[in-house]
Amino acid sequence: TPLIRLEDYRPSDWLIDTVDLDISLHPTKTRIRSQLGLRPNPAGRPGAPLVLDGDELKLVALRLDGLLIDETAYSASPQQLTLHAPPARRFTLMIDTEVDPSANTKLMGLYLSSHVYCTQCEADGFRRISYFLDRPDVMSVYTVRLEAKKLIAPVLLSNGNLVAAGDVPGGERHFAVWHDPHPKPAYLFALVGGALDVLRQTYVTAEGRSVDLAVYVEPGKADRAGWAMDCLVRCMRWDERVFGRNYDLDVFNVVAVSDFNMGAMENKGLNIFNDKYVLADPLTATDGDYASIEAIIAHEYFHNWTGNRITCRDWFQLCLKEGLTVFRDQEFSADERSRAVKRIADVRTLRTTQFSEDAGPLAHPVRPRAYKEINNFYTPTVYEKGAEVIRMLKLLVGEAAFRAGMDLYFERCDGTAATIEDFLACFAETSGRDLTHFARWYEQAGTPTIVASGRYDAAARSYTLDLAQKTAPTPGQPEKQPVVLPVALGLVGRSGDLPLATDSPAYAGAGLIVLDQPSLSVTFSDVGEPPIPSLLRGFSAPVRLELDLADGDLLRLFSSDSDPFNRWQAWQTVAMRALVEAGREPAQLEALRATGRALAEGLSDFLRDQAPADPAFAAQVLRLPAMGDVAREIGRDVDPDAIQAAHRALSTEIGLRLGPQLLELREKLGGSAPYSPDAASAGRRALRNEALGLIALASPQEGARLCEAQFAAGDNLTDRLAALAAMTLVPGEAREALIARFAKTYAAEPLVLDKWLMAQALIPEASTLDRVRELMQHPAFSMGNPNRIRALIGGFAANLTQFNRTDGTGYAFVAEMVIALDRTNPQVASRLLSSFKSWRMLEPGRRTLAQGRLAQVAATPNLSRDVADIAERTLA
Ligand code: HT7
Ligand code: ZN
Repeated sequence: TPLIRLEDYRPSDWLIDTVDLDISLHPTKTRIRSQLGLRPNPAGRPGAPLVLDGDELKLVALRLDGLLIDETAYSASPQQLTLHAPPARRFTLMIDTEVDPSANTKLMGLYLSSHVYCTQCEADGFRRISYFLDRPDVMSVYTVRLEAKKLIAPVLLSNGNLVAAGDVPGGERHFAVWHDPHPKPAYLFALVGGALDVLRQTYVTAEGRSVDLAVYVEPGKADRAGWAMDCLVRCMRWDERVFGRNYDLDVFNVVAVSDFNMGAMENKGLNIFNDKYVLADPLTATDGDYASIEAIIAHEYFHNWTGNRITCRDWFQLCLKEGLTVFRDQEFSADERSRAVKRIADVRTLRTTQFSEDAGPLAHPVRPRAYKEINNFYTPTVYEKGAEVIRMLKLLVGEAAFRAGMDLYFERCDGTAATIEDFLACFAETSGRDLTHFARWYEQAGTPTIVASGRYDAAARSYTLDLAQKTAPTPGQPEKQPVVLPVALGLVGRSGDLPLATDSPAYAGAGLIVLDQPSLSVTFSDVGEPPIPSLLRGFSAPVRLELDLADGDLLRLFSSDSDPFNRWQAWQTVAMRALVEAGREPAQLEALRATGRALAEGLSDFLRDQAPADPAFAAQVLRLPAMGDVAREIGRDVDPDAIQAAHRALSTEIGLRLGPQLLELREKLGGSAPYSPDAASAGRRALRNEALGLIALASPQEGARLCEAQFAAGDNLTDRLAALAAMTLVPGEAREALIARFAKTYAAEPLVLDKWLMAQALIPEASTLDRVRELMQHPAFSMGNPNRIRALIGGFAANLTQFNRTDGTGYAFVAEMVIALDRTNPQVASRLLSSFKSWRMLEPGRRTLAQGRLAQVAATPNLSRDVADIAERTLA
């Protein structure tokens, strides 16, 4: 497979101004007539052939300016359609293709999802519908006529505004014509045809445009679309207020489908969603689901400006739209909920998904320089680290220059396919800064480590902070350069933050040091007492921090830092240290219990004095660092069983010590009010349920009783699922009974059963693999649906101890699934294969076994490009 390189970019030789599609939907024989208005690109090579992309296509007919073309003038294969010597002027090309949506198991291009016709064109799915210049810098105005059987597809949707609709003579079929006035790349094209119910609402933009909003869902489920609609209205208002962005069409449609490779897709005016991220009611969605729906509805909507109005010049610039749009959706959620808790949750995700990617063989820069398969680069690095880069940019240039830079970007780049350079130039201009060095964040992979230490000089009343940065080598980047690191900080004294006075040029004021060299020192004067440094407040840069603070100092930060993120972080650091020690050296388990007792004392005061006022924050404190994060801190020769044992021992000890207090807290937080998804109510449930988990570990019988009662009384899925999850950690009949009861209660709810599948796949016991194999036979499971696969098989691959079984059967199972799945859905298969990404840090026995299975996958004949690429890179 060829390697596609950023440095090889050149503009298209041809442009397509208009696309007129006439699509006659049929489950096995859909006819597509595409009329392209072409012209030579002044920036391209004169006289170049016209080479259109295809993928598994069948050409039916071809006409140039209405006339059939001589067969020698073109060549066509499923992969390509080439006009050898096209006229050097404007002309139209009419291309007829035929596709079989029912056979499209890759879910890219046009496919059927539970009898609903739908499309997924990003990144390169349009070429599975018709031959095209399928690259994001070719932008066209689309007019789309759809035709289908009325009974099968009473709803016919495409991008833009509806301009005509009616019956086709004969009475059985009907049509709809959609026109999208905004030029767009083919990856934003979409259509939907099916029998769907709809929830509608009218929205009037700040500019006064009336917009018909609609959320389309499976028949009978419109009463679960209300939350998505509510989120949509709120995020539209927010984008007007915070970024000055108004919506720009007369309709905005959201459609939920049940078979979808990712979360959702921002097609212009017609967002298509995995139904998991649309449907919600208290009995079938958790608080986490409500929050994800809010974030993803906002994310896709925000793409209308950051992605659609301004798109990417090429796929190397993917973070231009994704990192920025994640940043925007994170800010929206932070404004709608608790900013501190949102930041903590986002950093947890960043660490478990992105830091682990950066630490392994799949590490790549936020803007990769080369790829074989672009679908493998929709990664936490491009998305989440990409968002962190924007957050740092904002911190460095300041609020005002950031907003002015965004305004300039929207004004200057509107209607274009832009690059990271175009984007950064706007902020360089509004801030007057040279951002050349900052741009290294886009080029250099790996998570930097800041090594920090502080010295107090009582005689001089000064405090000196020494900061250094280093980044370990990543694949293809053996040497690392220093990056620009905004380090937000405070010096915490006995009664709060001390004033910061220094003449160091690295100090930017307002509690911000900019570390842009390998190392530097900053001396603060007039420091009247030895302070505790609180570094990286708000997690001001996506880095690891090595700062050797005594546990006592960390506990003081935990109780009194003015920065809530660092209060949480201080506690996590104390817990992490204990987990790392015991995870490295299982003999330390006793010592860990002693630490657990000490930690419980610190927690006790917190739970009594502070938790009731901010339960959502307290829930984050009670949750220990993720086991994968512990593994990465240990870094080499990792023994997952030891980490699991340490994690469990620490939780159990805390549960034992705090048992009565946790029960009391649960009582105090109450559970009787009718369900409401708001952040405050969700926070109370989160804390009650964290407490439940600890109680269940410490006193299994009491836990079982509480879980059963909570399940029975629950008027919401959050509490019921928390009861199930807590119970899965306690082997025995009560657990199996609750598992059976859950399945019975939700037998008709596939999305809820996904959570049931996953809860079982995550059980850290040797019998889990057999259980998972058995569940594959359960009627709730299907190899054809990505959500089911991610729940059961993806859940198992995320089960630290069982995926990493010492006998290698966990690896064998996942490899077997990857190979099987690759024949039908390579995208889902390659994501599953990425579960192997941390194999090199394992102890030698497991490492060898994992490597063997990866090699087996790599050696399988006829692998997709997706899986072959991940297998190769993971092994390299
Ligand atoms: N921009 C969307 C990416 C996406 C996607 C990519 C590859 C294959 C299938 C896909 N479905 C959606 C989603 C987003 O970031 O908003
Ligand atoms: Zn996105």
